[in-house]
Amino acid sequence: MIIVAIILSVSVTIVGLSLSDYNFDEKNSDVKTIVKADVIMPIKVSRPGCDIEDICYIPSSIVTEKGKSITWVNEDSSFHTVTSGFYGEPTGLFDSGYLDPYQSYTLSFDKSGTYDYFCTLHPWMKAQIIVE
Ligand SMILES: [Cu+2]
Repeated sequence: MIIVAIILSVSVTIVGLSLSDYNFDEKNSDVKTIVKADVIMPIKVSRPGCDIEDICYIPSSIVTEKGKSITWVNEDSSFHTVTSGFYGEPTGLFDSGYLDPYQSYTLSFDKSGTYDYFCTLHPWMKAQIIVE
């Protein structure tokens, strides 16, 4: 009986050790590069509908100051763009090109004004930046 008890406690100790090793590895794999987003493209905006609640870009209107930068992060699984102007009427001021999922795009504005932008792939996606 005593021998069985010793064997049992030894194996519990071994299991305990390997569990703590596993937790340690898992914590390490959670480390990711984090980009601070001012505006995100949320999931599922590649289908119409986000325009109803004006949530194709969040927030759909953001106020900033001259010289400060705005960073967009594409949190969807589809490509999106940040392109100045309106769909069919780009102004040519800026264009991110196709942003991959989790890719970011940063711009800074030197002149005050209201800058409308849209996604070249999804006509319903539009928003604006107000530079004061
Ligand atoms: Cu899009």
